[in-house]
This record gives sequence, C-alpha cells and structure tokens, in this order.
Amino acid sequence: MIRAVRTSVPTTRRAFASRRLLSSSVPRFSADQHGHLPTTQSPITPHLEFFNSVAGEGKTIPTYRVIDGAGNPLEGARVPELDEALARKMYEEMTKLPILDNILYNVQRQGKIAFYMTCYGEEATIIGSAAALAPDDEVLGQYREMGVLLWRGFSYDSVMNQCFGTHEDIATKGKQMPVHFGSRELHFHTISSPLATQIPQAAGVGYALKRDPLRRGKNCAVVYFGEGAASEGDFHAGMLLASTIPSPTLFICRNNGFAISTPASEQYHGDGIASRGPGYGVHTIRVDGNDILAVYNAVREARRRCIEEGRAVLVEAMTYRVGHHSTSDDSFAYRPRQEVENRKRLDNPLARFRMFLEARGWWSAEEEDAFKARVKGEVMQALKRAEELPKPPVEEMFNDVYAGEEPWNIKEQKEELKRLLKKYGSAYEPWRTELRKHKGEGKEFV
Ligand SMILES: Cc1ncc(C[n+]2csc(CCOP(=O)(O)OP(=O)(O)O)c2C)c(N)n1
Ligand SMILES: [Mg+2]
Repeated sequence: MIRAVRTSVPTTRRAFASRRLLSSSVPRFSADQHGHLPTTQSPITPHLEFFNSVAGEGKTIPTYRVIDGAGNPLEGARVPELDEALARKMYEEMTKLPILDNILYNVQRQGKIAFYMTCYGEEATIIGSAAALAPDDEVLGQYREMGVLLWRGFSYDSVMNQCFGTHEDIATKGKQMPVHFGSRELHFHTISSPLATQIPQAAGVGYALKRDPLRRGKNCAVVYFGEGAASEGDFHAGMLLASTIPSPTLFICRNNGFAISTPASEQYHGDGIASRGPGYGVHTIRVDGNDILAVYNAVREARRRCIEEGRAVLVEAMTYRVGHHSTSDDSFAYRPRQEVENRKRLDNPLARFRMFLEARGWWSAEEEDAFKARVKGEVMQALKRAEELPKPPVEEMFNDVYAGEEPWNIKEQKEELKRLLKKYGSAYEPWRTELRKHKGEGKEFV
C-alpha cells in the first residue's frame, strides 16, 4: 500500500516532500548546542578526535608529593599539621613493620610457620593511610596491611597467635594461612586469599554504612588492593557498584610494581590504576606512596570527600615492593638484585620521614636504637609465648566453615576423622605428635 503511494509520486515532488518532512520533525541546533542526544550531555563537535589520556593532551596523571627524598617539604606543598606526638607515633609504627617482618620471615625459614608476607618498602603507604582514617572505619585489606592493625592497637601477641594458629587466634582459629589477619574489635575484616574479592565486598560494606543511621556520615569502608588485583573483574565490579549505588567507599591501590613476578607494566596499558577512577565518575588522586605525609594528606582528604559526599574515592599510591612476594618466592629470578638495592637506598620511606623528624628535633639516633631494641625484645617475647601455646581443639577445624546448620559434608568428614583417630590416634607416632600440639589433644573429639 505505502509502496504504491510512493511510486506514484513524481521524483521531484518526492524529494521536496522528504525535505519538508525532515525540516518539520528535526529541530535545528548549532554545533555547540547539546542535549538532543538521549544518552549523553556531551557537547557536539565537528572534529574527529580520539583521546587516550585523562590528564589531557597525552599527559600522565601527576603524583602528589609533600616531602622530597631528604625529608624537606616541596615548595608550595602543604605540610599536614602534625604535632610531635602524632608524627612520632607514625614513625614508630612504620619502624615496627620491618622488625616484625625480619623476625617472622626468619621464623618461616626455620619451618615454624607455614608462610609469611613482608611489606618492606610499603611502610609509608600503609601507616600514612592508617593514620588518616578513623579507628572505626571498616577496613578490608589484601594481605600486606598488618600495619593498619598495629596502628589500631593490635598486639604482638595477636600477630603471633594468627601466624602460629594458636588457640588464642580469635578471628581465624587456626583455619587461615599466616598473615590472614582479622579483628572484629578493630573493624578489620578477615583477609581472603582469592585476590580482589574484598573490593566488591567493600562497596557493599560502604553501602551498609550509608544505610545505618548511627554510622552514616561518620564512617567509610576502606579497601586496600594491589595493582595486580586491580586486573581482576572484581575491581571493576566494586568500582561500578560504589559509583552507581553511591557509597562512602575508599579504594586504596598499593601500586608496588609487581604482582608476584609480573611487572606492573604488564598489568595495564593505560595510565596506571588512577586513570580508571574518572571512568567510573570517582574522585581520584595518585600519590607518592613512599612519602608518608603525602599519603596522610591524600587519604585524609579522600576520606573527607567519601563521608561528606557519600561517594567512592580512589587513591593510587606509587611504591615499590622491596621484599620477595612471599616466602614462596625468589624475586631475583625475575628482577635484578641491584634494582632492589637501588630502590632501598634511593627512596626509603623510613629514611625520608626520619630526616623530616630529625630536622625538627623530634627524633634522634639514640631514640632510634632504643626504640628498635625495645620492639625487638617485645616481639621476641610474643613469639616465644605463641610457640608454646597449643593449637585450637581438633574439632575447631569444622566450626564456622559454613553459617547456620552443619551441612552433610562437614558431618561426613567429622565422622571420618573420628574413625581415623580411633584407629591411629594413639597407635601411630606421627598422629600422636600432631595431636599433642592441639588443645585437648583430640581426646574430647573422639
Ligand atoms: C584470584 C587469584 N588469582 C591468583 C592468586 C595468586 N596470587 C596471590 S598474590 C598475587 C599477586 C597480587 O599482586 P598485587 O595485587 O599487585 O599485590 P602485591 O602482592 O603486589 O601486594 C597473585 C597472582 C590469588 N591469590 N587469587
Ligand atoms: Mg603489586
């Protein structure tokens, strides 16, 4: 029918009719007007231009810094208003980390614990951010953030109990690998081994805080992750969730240059992790992660925006993983030893902040020696104590694996273990030795 009408109209009249149709149905806009595209407010341009830089004109995102390599404030930088007590506490907490790391790394080498991960080189990122948070902000860590717990008062005994899996290990009860800390009391969610799972969880925690009238506008969720973990889909899911269902979620990326043996340069082709923030409409900053004052300023401001606007913020802290990835890794198989030595010497976060303190008369070589000796003594004492403590009762391994009613598979495994314990528990030496390590020696279980 329509076709019959069209073919019957002469060509010139057809062209005239279609022009009239267009001019009557499409409003006229000049090139700079916008609003007529249904899915964007983007201005209209006649220029065919591609872009690949959030900083504009192919520039990379700058790195915010407050003190230079010698601890001197940069011209124009705002030094945070720290009093001597807070500045000293920050330095002391930083100094504790390599002491604990040295001792626990060697303890693992002696075969006393199964595994360990150090945070050498990342002390400023961890303590600077911890100091900028409220003590009851909810933290979801990756695994190198023991310093956040220490900042909040986690004791050396608690560190040792978790790493040794003693019966005093409250959060994980010997069921997690070492360094998978958790503390309900200190608002630190237990670490998970699968990378990046904490990122969308944090967006959920942020949303829960927003819905809680007692904590809305008061607390945020803080999630730490490595640049490697940011290659997981969970990173994008977490960012999208926190930006589209707005929640006070503070994303802190520790960009330490490596994901085990994969250098950061192979994790992304774009401008680091920071370039992804604006894509999600998230306030973003890149900061020198070896400058504790820059990290402190950046995270304080990020937290303020998070809480006041109820929206996500992303901080990318640029640092360097000085240690091996874990006790299961030998990093000299994939990076030159000299590179590590150079980084340690040229950009040491502890040395930088110490020079800042010493210039103000807030720290001295004598205090450094005395402090290190005291911490070392206290850590060794906690270590000896944990070595002597029994592991949790045998039955504990089945508790809290699932919430709610005990499922069939746990029941079945329990029965299996009971049967084996009856058969070998006292007759077979390796079993006797193992059972002696547990509180109750498995007797209550059988
Ligand atoms: C889903 C998943 N894939 C792989 C691993 C193995 N793994 C553990 S840590 C790690 C590297 C993570 O690197 P990054 O996020 O940069 O953190 P960093 O170790 O540098 O602090 C990998 C691949 C894992 N634990 N989970
Ligand atoms: Mg990394």
